[in-house]
Amino acid sequence: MLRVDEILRRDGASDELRSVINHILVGCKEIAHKLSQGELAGILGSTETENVQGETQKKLDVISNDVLKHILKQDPNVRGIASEEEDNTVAANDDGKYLVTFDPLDGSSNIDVNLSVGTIFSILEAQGEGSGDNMELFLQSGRNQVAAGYVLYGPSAILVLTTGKGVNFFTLDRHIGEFVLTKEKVCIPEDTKEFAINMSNQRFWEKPMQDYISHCLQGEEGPLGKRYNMRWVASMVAEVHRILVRGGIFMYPWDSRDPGKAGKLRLMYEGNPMSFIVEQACGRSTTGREDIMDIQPTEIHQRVPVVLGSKNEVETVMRYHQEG
Ligand code: AHM
Ligand code: MG
Repeated sequence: MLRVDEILRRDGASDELRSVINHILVGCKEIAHKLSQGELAGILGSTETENVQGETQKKLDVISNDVLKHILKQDPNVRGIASEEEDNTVAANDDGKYLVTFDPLDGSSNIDVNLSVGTIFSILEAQGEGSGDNMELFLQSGRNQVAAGYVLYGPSAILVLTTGKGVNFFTLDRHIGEFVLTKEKVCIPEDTKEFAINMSNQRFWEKPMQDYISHCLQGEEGPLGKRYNMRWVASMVAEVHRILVRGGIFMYPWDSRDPGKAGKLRLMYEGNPMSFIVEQACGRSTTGREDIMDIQPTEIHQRVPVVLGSKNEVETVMRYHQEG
């Protein structure tokens, strides 16, 4: 039985990086426990507040954010944090080497209906000096990530982690309180016949995306020549996990509605970590026109169109954008 820390050591992760990842996982175990309590702990439902993006916060969004923030601030290796649920970046320890960005509870519209949600995180090295509340420190492209992962809180809690040496799955063994290795060197099948997109937004998409989806819907008779299946969990972590397990393509494309013209998802704590994971697992990730991890961020909460998953299918969508 191999634990996360043993795999990190084997893969040559530094003591400092292992410490940061282990602290994140302590937080995720606490979140997993709170989620499993659900209604019993009185933590379902919404708060009276909105986050910086104008979204109503669920009680568990706020609780999960506080759990991770509190734990990460105690790690001397963490310079600062940025979270979907924090307006600004937050300073931790001035001598810390690492910056952590996270979405503490992604897919939180699923909480009250007892469906899958997840925590997404990304770790960057702080370049140069400066307090961790300095947003400029965080504005690095996804190529600079030294680690990324998510924990999917489903029937079991599963950690998916990369430090740039492939992608491994770990399942939370609740008896010993540890994530243990359950699948190594995951590789997404190159081809797929399964897509995931919120079809109700169709009229807001650009023409290349409209064309691609309408061709998927035409099945064997259409130009793509395949009969497609569709899935939409409305939880990106669950969606990406399905793709890692059996292939598929996930899209949250450019969207003409204000204010979210770049779609719904955020670059620094959704697009980048998921792209790092998918690329490390033989997949591909793009906005339709450029690799997500090549984007130079300009602000911490910026949004990004996301197309990721099985390599050949993602490249098909890229061709629609080149031609459209
Ligand atoms: P959140 O971070 O506020 O939970 O929003 C992100 C989630 C993703 O997990 C999911 O892919 C998407 O929102 C679902 O959006 P929709 O409400 O359009 O189905
Ligand atoms: Mg999210």
